[in-house]
Amino acid sequence: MTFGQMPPANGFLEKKDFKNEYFYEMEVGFSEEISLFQLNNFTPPKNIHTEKYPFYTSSSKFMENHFRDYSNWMFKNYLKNNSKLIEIGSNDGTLLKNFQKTDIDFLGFEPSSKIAELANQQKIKTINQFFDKESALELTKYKKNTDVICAANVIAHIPDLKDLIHGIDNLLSSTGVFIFEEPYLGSMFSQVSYDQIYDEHIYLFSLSSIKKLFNLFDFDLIDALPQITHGGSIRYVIARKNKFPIKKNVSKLIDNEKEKNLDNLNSCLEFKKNCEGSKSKILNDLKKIKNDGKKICGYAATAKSSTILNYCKIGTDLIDYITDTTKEKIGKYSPGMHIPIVSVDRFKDNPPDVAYLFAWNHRKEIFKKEKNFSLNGGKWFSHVKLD
Ligand code: DWN
Repeated sequence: MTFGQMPPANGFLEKKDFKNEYFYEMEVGFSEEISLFQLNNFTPPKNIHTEKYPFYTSSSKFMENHFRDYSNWMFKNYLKNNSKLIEIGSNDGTLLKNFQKTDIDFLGFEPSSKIAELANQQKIKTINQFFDKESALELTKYKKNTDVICAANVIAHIPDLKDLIHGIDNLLSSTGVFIFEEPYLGSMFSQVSYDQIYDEHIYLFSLSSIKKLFNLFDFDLIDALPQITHGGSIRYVIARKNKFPIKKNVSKLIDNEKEKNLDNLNSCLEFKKNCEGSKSKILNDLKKIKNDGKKICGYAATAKSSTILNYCKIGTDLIDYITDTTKEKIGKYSPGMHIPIVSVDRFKDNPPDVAYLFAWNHRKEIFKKEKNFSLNGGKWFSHVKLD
């Protein structure tokens, strides 16, 4: 399935750069062999995670709380005194900072230099590199004696999963575990939240794909825990083969995936139809609102919004501006459709009639923060159900 020409999802740009903007054909495919939903072509991560990469995990209070709970859970279940812990794609250290007051020997890998620097300034030890087999080999102190390697919303960004798994294999102790969270294919299909697909998300995982993939390298999927983050995610726990019993919920969730055809192409074909239906509905609804003389803005210039805007071809004819809290995005324009990104002050000072909530995954936090918008008659809009 193709979504047409797409710019980099986080490629917020200045007016002077419009003429040189980069586009690629965003097409998805499905490997029936390992049940893996993936992009057929992608931008090399080194072109994305540069010093300009504008996403900070700490931009959401809800996610900060989630990462505090995630770290406590790892502490309780898989870490012990003086354990070694590595986080892949540690961003600004939102998760690792929770280990600062413990005796855990922790280390983060973060390729975006400005973000890694921010973490290091807060004394969260962060290596400014991509995690791969080669960089893992340099960590002699951690070789085969790391208790936990963890990640959140990162593994789907790594094109060479074989290389990643070799890197993990070099570092994990015999009873070490690799724990990671990723947006769930099943949630994307059920909510028709195709905005999870963009250049950075090379894969959308399911238990079926993760189990098959790691089995190829002598690892077991030993546990899987559904999460509410990013509109529905799964926390996967991977261990060396036959080292841990496999928790019952793994087979239960896999059976559920089989029932829903998540392990085969049929669900993808259904999803394709749903995406096309969603596109027509969004455009009809927005045009109707506009024809009624109402003002529409976008709320949160997420990476996800880039897929919606470019797939549905929504520009300033429908949406006046997008408000966002990230200083690197404010004053720039959205990738591809060139909608101005402005600070939240504009939204507060001169609220629109309707706000397209692009950060629908943070709706609880945002509805609370913006309760005056709703109290004054403002309406939220989204392609996913907002309840
Ligand atoms: O995987 C990824 C996820 C974890 O984060 C990355 N590839 C990129 C990024 O995706 P996203 O941009 O879709 O993430 P979020 O967390 O849904 O949205 C973050 C954006 O929303 C930031 O630009 C900040 C903005 N935001 C806002 O303006 N007001 C967020 C909140 C919570 C707010 O209240």
